[in-house]
Amino acid sequence: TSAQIGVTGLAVMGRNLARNFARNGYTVALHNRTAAKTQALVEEFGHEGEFIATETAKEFVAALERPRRLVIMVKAGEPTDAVIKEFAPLMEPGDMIIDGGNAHFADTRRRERELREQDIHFVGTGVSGGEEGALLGPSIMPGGSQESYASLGPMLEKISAKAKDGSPCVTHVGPDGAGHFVKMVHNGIEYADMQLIAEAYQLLRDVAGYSPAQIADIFRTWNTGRLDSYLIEITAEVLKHVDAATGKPFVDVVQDRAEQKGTGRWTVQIALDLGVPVSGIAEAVFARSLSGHTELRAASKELAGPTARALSEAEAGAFADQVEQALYASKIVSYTQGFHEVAAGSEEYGWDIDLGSVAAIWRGGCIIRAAFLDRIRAAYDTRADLPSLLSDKTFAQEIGAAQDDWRAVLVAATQQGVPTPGFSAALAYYDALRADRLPAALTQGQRDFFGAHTYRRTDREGSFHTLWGADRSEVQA
Ligand code: NBP
Repeated sequence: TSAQIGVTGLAVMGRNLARNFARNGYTVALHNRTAAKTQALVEEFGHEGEFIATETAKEFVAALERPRRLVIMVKAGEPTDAVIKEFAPLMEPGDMIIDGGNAHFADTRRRERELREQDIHFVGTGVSGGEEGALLGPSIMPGGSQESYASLGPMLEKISAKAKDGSPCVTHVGPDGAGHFVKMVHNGIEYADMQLIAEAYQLLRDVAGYSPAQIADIFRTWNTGRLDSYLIEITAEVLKHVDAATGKPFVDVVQDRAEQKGTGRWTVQIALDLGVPVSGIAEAVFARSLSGHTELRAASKELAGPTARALSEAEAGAFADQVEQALYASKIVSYTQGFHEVAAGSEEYGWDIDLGSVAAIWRGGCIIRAAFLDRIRAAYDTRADLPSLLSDKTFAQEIGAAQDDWRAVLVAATQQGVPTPGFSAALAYYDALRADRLPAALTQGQRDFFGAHTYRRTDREGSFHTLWGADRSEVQA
């Protein structure tokens, strides 16, 4: 017998993905650098389906039916190149290497190019949903050739998460690095979502005076409405959790230094290169960095702040409703920014990504799964070339209806000294897009003054320069 698919790299993700394939009726060849892990998988889960355990690269490749489908699930970076180097020489034209790790899309583009010379399809594939998603159904974002998707798609559709309407959370995102690019932006949006939720929590605690358990209840209520999402759901779980050792709320015994693995940072770095303003995502990445500067924070403890004002119970309740509005409005903005980055990447690299499909495959399986994504899909279904989510009528109306409360929350945050970089950046973006005139005109004047960088006029074509150091007359540049 031969295997329809092989998985090499059997740490938590690879092992669960392999089991997912087997549970869906596929014969799965297994391989891992350290062979003991392969054995352990078969011993523990062999009863779940058909596995072919292999030890050497040669055995592994030989176990696969042709064209071969070989999934790499190793630590992203050099290990991925090492594994490709090991397996590619053993493969044949038409075979597929699927990289399910969190690769940088530029690496994926390079690998795809290199393997194409050998007529091997390299399919950089974003996989989201963590350990549990890999086993029970992740959201899957494959790039690579159309031809590879024809062969691989049906299998991925089977093992993927399903949205509420039953459709699989996988689509052929686009060629070469498109899948990993979209996975990167997914993670950037995830950072922004988490930061916004964290700010909402902090406001409910420090301004409204609620306890973590009370805030858990508030989030649970929000989760029955338009904010219905995995992240809101788990936030309520984390907030109601009590530390067994101390009896204190779990959030009060955890060090307040957020860590990161890099995909959020990449989203911002690439956005800078593409010139896409993803200020909400950037603030989320910076907020994590800032939290980690413990020396800096300790040295700043004496800085003056406002005197806290306690809210009455009624005021607190009303404030909580306003925070829900602010959170929802800010969330619309971070998705607007994220989808702008996907559109810009698609344009830059010629990927022709369907934004509605991206929203659709994020509806289930992944960390940012949310009812909200159905609405984003609907917006792009109505108009595929929507310049911005904010130009969709429904979102524009909703954010317009939320803006008074959004502003009120930021006034309270500012007056009470609660940092809200995510909410604030989102509102600034919204107001900047709305603005009739931006002070960028003044910036252009300054640039022309010190660097003769020239400017364009509102009333005439062409570039102009003012002779600032002389008689300040204007010349055509
Ligand atoms: P890790 O990222 O911890 O990688 C461990 C695996 O890589 C093991 O199988 C290990 O083999 C193998 N490996 C390493 Br390390 N260096 C190797 C090399 N030079 N040659 C061959 N194999 C090598 O595993 P993970 O957490 O399961 O994640 C796998 C991939 O999935 C990563 O790219 C990750 O970013 C991505 N991802 C993870 C999650 C998540 O929630 N964890 C979610 C989505 C995507 P060994 O057993 O011999 O040491």
